[in-house]
Amino acid sequence: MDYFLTEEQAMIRDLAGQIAAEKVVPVREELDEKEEFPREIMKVLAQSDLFGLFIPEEYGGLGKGSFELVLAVEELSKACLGVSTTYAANALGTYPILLFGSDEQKKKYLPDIAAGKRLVAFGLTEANAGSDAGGIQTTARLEGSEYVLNGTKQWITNGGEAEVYTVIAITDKAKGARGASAFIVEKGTPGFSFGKKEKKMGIRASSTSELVFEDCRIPRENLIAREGMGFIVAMKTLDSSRVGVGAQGVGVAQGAIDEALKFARQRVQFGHPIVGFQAIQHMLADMATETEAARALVYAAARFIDSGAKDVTKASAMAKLFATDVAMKVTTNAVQVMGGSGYMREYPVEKMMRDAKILQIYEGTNQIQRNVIAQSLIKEAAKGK
Ligand code: COS
Repeated sequence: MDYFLTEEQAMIRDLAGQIAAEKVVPVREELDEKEEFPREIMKVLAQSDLFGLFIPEEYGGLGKGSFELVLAVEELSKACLGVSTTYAANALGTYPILLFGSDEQKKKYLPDIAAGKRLVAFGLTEANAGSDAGGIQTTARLEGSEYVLNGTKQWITNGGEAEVYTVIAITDKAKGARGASAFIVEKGTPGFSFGKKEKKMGIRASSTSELVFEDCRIPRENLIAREGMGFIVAMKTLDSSRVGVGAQGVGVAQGAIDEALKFARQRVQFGHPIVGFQAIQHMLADMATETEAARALVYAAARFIDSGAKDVTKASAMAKLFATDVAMKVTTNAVQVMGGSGYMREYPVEKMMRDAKILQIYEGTNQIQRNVIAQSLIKEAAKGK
């Protein structure tokens, strides 16, 4: 379908698509097998200015928005979700600075992020605070001109690889979620180390590790916004980034359809290519229809965010929920269309199916997205919208 992209948007999509086809597809299997971080690919994305897409021009970026970021994420996700997760998590980690940072913080960090010189990670989740993000226990205590951080963050994408971390910690225990604050912590700060690197079912090219803070002292000016704003910073960050997870779903679903269709046209059974059988045709038709519906919703949500709308919580959650449930279904059915071959590592769809699972889990499980959407509906009804 034609989504009436501008010439520039089509260029961004094509550039990301070209990098995906030429640089990602040839190495994705090896990166997955070796659980190897895609450093060289990140360099190519940096050289192509793709890290600067969503960063304002005054801070060295291209001044585009969520929509352009979504286009790039979708293309990379067609090839490898491990690679696109690394790229998209950089945006997730940057949003606290972009949305709530001071001009000084933006000037200090955004130009290097836009140039792809410094990778970013977002540190919210802890062992006892996953869906219940308000239950974090990492603390930040103000001592003179410094905050002292203590605690451990878990399952942090880009952990260990990123240079800059946006971290949510409690500054006032008595206030619960309202006592959380957001901070910038740089790699190499004494008292900041990395715990174990996780071994995962999928997205194995991406790095996931613990962040450990032991009397880690950071300058007071690394506080983002004000004390007590941390939970709002985290929620608004997720409002902006969840649509990107939806784009990952659209991309991996499309990648799986392309593989299944190619296979079905070549595979002969009962004397005919299996694509001629109605059972296969109906599966492919449903996969393509659902993926197109997901794409339309993700694009609409991204354009809604770019319109400057104040409350994008519901739109972003809907895009993430729908597109990632579609991704799981479509990648599973791509394996089914390809039968025994689909199950073998020789073909890319088994990896796509393994990779797709995380999309229903990270940046808020799809059960949490349903809670978020329902809360928005109830609030809107109460306001008589
Ligand atoms: N934008 C602005 N404010 C928001 C908000 C949003 N999207 N979501 C919540 N808030 C505000 C609420 O309005 C409330 O403010 P008041 O205290 O002034 O009323 C406050 O934040 C607390 O909100 P709520 O009571 O809804 O918080 P809960 O603890 O019940 O949890 C959920 C809310 C479940 C939605 C939240 O914890 C969540 O998103 N969990 C998933 C976390 C996640 O995505 N983790 C992945 C880690 S990053 S990969």
